Amino acid sequence: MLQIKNAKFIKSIMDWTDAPTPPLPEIAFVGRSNVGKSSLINCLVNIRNFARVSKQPGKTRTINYFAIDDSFYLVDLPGYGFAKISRTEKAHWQKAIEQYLLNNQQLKMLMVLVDGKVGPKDNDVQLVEWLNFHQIPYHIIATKIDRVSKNSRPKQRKLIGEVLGQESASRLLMCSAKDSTGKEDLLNLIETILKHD
Ligand SMILES: Nc1nc2c(ncn2[C@@H]2O[C@H](COP(=O)(O)OP(=O)(O)OP(=O)(O)O)[C@@H](O)[C@H]2O)c(=O)[nH]1
Ligand SMILES: [Mg+2]
Repeated sequence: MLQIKNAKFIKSIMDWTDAPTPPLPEIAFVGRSNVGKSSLINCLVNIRNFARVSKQPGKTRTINYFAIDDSFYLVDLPGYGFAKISRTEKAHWQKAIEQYLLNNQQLKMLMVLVDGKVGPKDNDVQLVEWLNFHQIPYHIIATKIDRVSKNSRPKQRKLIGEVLGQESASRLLMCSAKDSTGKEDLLNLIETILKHD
């Protein structure tokens, strides 16, 4: 399993062309505001409040780079679907994320996080369709799975897979930043992605 020894915050940017140097492979996390992107990054690196977490949605408003053992970057993207921001700001973020996803050659995999209990919303479905259209490699992660009883998880997994049009729901990871469910699987997945790069 991938062992993370050193994690450090590098920088926050708004424009993908300001990506840090040296260029390293990037694994990015995207999803609705409050879905648990920052929490999952904290769980992976084992540092509480490493990537900022908040009860208020819309905490992460920039593209945040974290260097892991000087060999790759974890990238925390701003959440979408947050109602309480101005239209202009929303359009601005959307553009920034789109440009990042379309142009960044260093992006090796996008982790698309959906709430494991709530299930995918319209904007999650739209994102996945957009990623399919642009052939951007992604992996679905159901978050906060501690809030779904163990008995209901297989059914929930199948449902999330179906709504997002995934042929194989078995590839979908179920994670909890709270009790670290799925952490090893996610670390293994990242290791595999980096190896095949
Ligand atoms: N029960 C449970 N709560 C979680 C989990 N992960 C995150 N949360 C809670 O969900 C809220 C949002 O978590 P964040 O990690 O800030 O979510 P985010 O996706 O980074 O949100 P934005 O930065 O606003 O886009 C916080 O109150 C977390 O404590 C989890 O695995 N289980
Ligand atoms: Mg965040």
